Amino acid sequence: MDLATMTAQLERLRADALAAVAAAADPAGLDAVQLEFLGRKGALTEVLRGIGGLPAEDRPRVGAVANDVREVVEAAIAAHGVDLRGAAMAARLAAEAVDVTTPGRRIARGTRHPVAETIAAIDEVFGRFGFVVFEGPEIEDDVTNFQMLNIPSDHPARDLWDTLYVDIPDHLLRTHTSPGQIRVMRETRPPIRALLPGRCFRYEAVDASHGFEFHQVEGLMVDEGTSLADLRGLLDEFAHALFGAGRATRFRPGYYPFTEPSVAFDVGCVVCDGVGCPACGRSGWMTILGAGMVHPVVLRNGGIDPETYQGFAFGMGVERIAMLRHGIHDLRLFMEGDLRFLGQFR
Ligand code: 2NL
Repeated sequence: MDLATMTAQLERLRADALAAVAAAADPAGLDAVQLEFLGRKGALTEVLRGIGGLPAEDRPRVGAVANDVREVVEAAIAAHGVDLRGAAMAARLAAEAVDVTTPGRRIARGTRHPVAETIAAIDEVFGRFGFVVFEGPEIEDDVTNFQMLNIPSDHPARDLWDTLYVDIPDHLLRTHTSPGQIRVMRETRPPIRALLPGRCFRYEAVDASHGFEFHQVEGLMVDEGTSLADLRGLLDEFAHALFGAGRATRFRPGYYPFTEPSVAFDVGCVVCDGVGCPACGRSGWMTILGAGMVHPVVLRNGGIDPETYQGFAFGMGVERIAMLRHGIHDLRLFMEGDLRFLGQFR
């Protein structure tokens, strides 16, 4: 072995290695080239084995050429590796490309239940007059639901057939939101302007106009000198807000054990506008709520002195108001959860 031969071998190795690097199609192929030419058992090591057969003065020169070959090949591997990884990334980006300008899938938004929407509309009107929303429990005791409200034990509402009792002695599902008003009277001081929306329960056979659960909104105002005229003015504002500014209104005498006097509050028929039609029984009027001056006994039960304070109260069935506003004819629709019905109240 002589210097010229070894140098020629190294030159060929460099050319072969550079050709192999250029031909490598992927990073794994490049690793194989690295091993084949520069690895511990690779071609370069093989050639350098012969270095021992050279005269001592030639050895550094062969070493210098060998180092040069190694550096050039390593640089070529590194550069081609960058190219291959760039190409692989470009291919992946092309394959996984997403069009970020494509419109997203629409999220199906729910709608407010017509009962909730009607409660919100009622809250809004009375809120303008300073009424604050309170909520009482759905499970009540007999005393608060009936006795405090001046409802005698032989009153028809207390009949087993009207009231749903629960497994706790003297407890029941509230038949109206009025017991919540009793709680407000006992827990706060006049002046009181309270609004009580909520779910109520009765033991009823279900049909188009009766349900075993329904919603009520009651209002209560207690102050010095509160009168039936204040009630009338307030209810007019309410009727005009919900059923139109020009709507006629009237009070008729009514009866509730917890108010005296008691009234029914009517609006001009929302279907025929007072002319008379099947919807209003040809009377031209529709009753939308009941009301009255709080009975002195009920005020006293609420811890309020009727000599100093007077109050009015009113109560309405939310489903009934919603039916009149939207022309709904069957109460059962409110409880069925049929999206074809519910989706109409956007
Ligand atoms: C109706 C009639 C009404 C009341 C509710 C009430 C509450 C207290 C004292 C006095 Cl604590 N009254 N509430 C008064 C009159 C009528 O509701 O037909 N509701 C659906």
